[in-house]
Amino acid sequence: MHNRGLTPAAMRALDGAGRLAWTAGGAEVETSHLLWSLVLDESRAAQLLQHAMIRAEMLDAVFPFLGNQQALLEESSDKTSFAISYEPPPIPMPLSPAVSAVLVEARTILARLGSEPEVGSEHLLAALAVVDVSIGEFFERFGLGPAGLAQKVAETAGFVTEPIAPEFNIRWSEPTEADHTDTLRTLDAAANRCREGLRVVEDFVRFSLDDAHLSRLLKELRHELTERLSDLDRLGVISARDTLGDVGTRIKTSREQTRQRPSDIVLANCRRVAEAFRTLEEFSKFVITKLADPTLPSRLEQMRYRLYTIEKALLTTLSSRDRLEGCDLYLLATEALCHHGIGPAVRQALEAGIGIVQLREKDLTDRRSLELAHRVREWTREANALFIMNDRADLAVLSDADGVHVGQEELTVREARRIVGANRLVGVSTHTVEQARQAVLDGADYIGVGPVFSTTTKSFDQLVGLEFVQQVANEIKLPWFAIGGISLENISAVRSAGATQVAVSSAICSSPNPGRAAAELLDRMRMF
Ligand code: TZP
Repeated sequence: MHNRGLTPAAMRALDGAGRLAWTAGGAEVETSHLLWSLVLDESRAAQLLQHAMIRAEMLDAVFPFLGNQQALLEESSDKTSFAISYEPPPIPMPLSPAVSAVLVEARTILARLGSEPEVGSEHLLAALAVVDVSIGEFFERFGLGPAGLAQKVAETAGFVTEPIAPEFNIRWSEPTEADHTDTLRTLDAAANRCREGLRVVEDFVRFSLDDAHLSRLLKELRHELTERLSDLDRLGVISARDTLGDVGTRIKTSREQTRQRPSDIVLANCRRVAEAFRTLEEFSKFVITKLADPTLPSRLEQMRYRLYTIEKALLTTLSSRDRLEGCDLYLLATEALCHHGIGPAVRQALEAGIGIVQLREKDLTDRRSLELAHRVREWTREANALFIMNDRADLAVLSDADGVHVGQEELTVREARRIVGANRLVGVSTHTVEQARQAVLDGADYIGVGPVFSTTTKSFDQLVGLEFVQQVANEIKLPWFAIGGISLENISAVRSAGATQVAVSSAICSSPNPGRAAAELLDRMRMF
C-alpha cells in the first residue's frame, strides 16, 4: 500500500479497513470498511465523531457491522472501546475506486487547510463524507455538513485561524425584522413557484405522456418538497406573503405567452423549478438557525440535482420518440445467421420497410466488422433508415452509425455516450423492470426488453416473458423494443402485451426470403 504522507493513525485506519474487508470476504476495501476502521481506532477521527455524539450503534443502524461481528472485536478492559482483532489478509487488499478517491480527496483537504504535514485520520473522515454521499448525508444529520466537518478537522488539528485585526471599522448591523420578512417573502414565492412548476411538469408527464415511471419520480419529489418546506411554513412564510404588493406580477415576457409545443412547457417549467430550488436553497441559509432541520439547504440542493436527472430523462423520451417514430420493426443482422448472406437480407428487409438495422457481430475481427459496418451504413442511408452498431462504440463512430447498442455486461450508457457523443443514439438491453427504469435515468435513448421467448441467437439464464413486456408497457414511454425469439407465430401476442416496437434477428436473417419475412412481420405489427 502507498503510505507516503500518511500519519501512523491514517495508516492504521487503512490497515484496519483491509482487515475488515478481508474478514468480511470482500474483494476490495470499500468506504464502509474504512469508516468502521476509523470509528474503531482511538484516532482524531473517532474523537471527532464522539464530539458530534455519533456513536457506533447509530452508525451500525445505517452501515451495519457490529450486529453480527461484535464477538470478533476486542473489547478494552474498561469496556468503553473496541479494537479490530482480525487477522491481516495474506496479501494487501486492493482499494476500491471510491477509497482511492478518498485518499486523493484527503490530500486536497489537507492542502486546503495547510495546517498539517501529513494526511491524518480526520482528513480521511472528512474525505469519506465528500466521496461517499450516504456517509456525507449521515454526518449531516449530526450537524457535520461539509463546512462544519472542515471546521472541526481544522480544530482537531489544533489549527484555528486567528481573526484578522481590522484596520478600519465596519459596522455590521443585525438583520432587522424587515430583512427577515423579506427573506420569508422570497422563500414563500420560491416555494410556490417550485410546487406549481413541478405540478405542471407532472401533469404533462402523467396526462400527455402517460409515463408512470417519471410521473412517480416527480410526485415523490413534489411530496418531499412539501414535507421539507413544512419547516419554513412554521416560520410564518404565509404571513410574509404580499401578492398585491408584488412588483413582478404585472411583468410578462413575450416568450411566456407563446409556447410552441408541449415540450416547450416542460422545458420552461423544469427551468423554473430548478431556479426556485436554488432560491429556496440560498435564502433558507439566512434562517438556518431557526430551522428544525439545519440540513434543509443541502437537501434542497440534492432535490435540484434529482430534478435535473428527471428533466433529462423526460426530454430524451420526447426526442427519442420523434427519432424512432415509425421504427416498428428493428432488424439485428449477423452475417453467419443469414441464409443468402448479410447483403441480401439487410437490403430486402429495408425494401420491405424496416426502419432500423443493427449490425450484431460477436466473432468477427475488428477489420471485418468495420468493413461490414461501412456497408450496412451505405444500405441504410440509401433507404433512409437508421444504423446501429452493437457493443462497439468506437466502430459506431468510425462507420458513422446513428448509434450504438450495449448490453448489461458491456460499456455503460454513460461510457458509450462519452465515445459516440450527444447526437448518436445509445440503446441498452434490459432484463428487469429495475434495469429498464435505471436505463431511462442513465440517459439511454431506447431500451431492449427481453428475452421474451427462447432463442438460439443469444444464450440467457432465464426468459423474462410477456410479463416483463407488460410491466414495461405499463410504465415506460422511452422507446423500447421487445426482443428474443419473436416470429410471425408469436408477434401478435407480444403486440397484445403492449409492445409497439419489436426487434428480431433470426425471423428475418435466417429466412430463405428475408424480404417477405420482414413484410409479413411489419403487416402483423401494423394490424393493431
Ligand atoms: N437480446 C435479447 S434476445 C436477443 C438479443 C440480442 C436475440 C434476438 O434474436 P432472435 O433471433 O430474434 O431471437
